[in-house]
Parts: sequence; structure tokens; C-alpha cells
Amino acid sequence: MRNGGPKVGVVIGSSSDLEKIAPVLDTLKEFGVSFEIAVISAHRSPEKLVRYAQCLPDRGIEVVVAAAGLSAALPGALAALVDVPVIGLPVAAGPLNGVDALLSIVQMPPGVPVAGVGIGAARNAALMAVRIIASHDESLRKKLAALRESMASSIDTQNRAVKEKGLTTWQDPGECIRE
Ligand code: RP5
Repeated sequence: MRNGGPKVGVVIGSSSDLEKIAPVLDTLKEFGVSFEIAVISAHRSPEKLVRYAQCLPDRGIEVVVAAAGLSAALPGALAALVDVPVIGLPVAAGPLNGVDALLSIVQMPPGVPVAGVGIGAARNAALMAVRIIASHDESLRKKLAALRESMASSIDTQNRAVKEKGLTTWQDPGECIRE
């Protein structure tokens, strides 16, 4: 499975998270990065989490996006079991709307790091996974550079649209002119 198997593991704490993490899957597809998805709960199926973690390094999975809501033990519990980088994606759920999950992810005690993105920031979670893999993948680096260019070009388009409203706008000189 090392070659040709999935490079990214996407783990969700419940199938109720699936819709909210759809941009993770869309973004990985956009970049042509292979992935697999698993529903594993740190509190409802702890033995499954241990089995998942134990098999992970030998399967060639390079990074995991672990999404969970409420107290969100999943990303930290997984990171406690393996050294494969874990990106925690807090899902908005329950009375605190994801703030609880965010804090569970970013407040990991020293020694067990979980990379955290914002509440519901599914695209950023996937882009971080892509960046990690791109550190040794030239073709992914080119795709990331193309994304950066397209975002810059969309800002140019937005500036033109603002100018067309008749507002006085800053004219980007391309470089800073000092007198
Ligand atoms: C977490 O609890 C899951 O990640 C989900 O966001 C939340 C609610 O889960 P369900 O009760 O909908 O299964 O473990």
C-alpha cells in the first residue's frame, strides 16, 4: 500500500461531520492528492482509533486531517499515538458552535502537537495537507504557485470592479516609488 495508496487520511468523529468537511475532499481532488476517509470517534470507538493509528505509518499516509466537533478529542488522541502530522479541523457543532473544538485542538499540552486551522476552515486544512506533501513534490509546488497567482489576479479584478463604481482608488504602481 505504500506506493499508490492514499497520501492523506481524513478522519471524522461522526458521519454528521461529513457535509461540513466537504471542501477538504474537494480541495484534495482539485490538487490530485489521493485520500481516504474514516469515521472514528475517540470516545465512542477508542480501540478503532488505536488500530487506525498503529497501521498508519506503514500505509504511506503522510498527513491526517482530523475533523471533530464539541470537545474534539480526536485530533489530539491520534497525535498522541503517531508521529504522522495531524491537522485538526474544528467543526461547528453544539451550543458553543465550534469554539470548544477549536480550543481542544490548539491547546494541546507540550509534546503532542496538533496543527490547527479555524472553525470550519476545511479548505485551509486541505491546503495545509497539500503544502506538507508539496515539501517533497515538485508538481504540487507548481499547483500551489498557480493558486497563489490566481488569488492575486482575483484581487486585481476586484480592484477594477471597485474603480468602476466611480470611487477614487489607489493605483498600484507595481513597485514602491520613493522620492
Ligand atoms: C463529535 O461530536 C463529532 O465530531 C461531531 O462533530 C459531534 C456530534 O456527533 P454526533 O452526535 O452527531 O454523532 O464527536
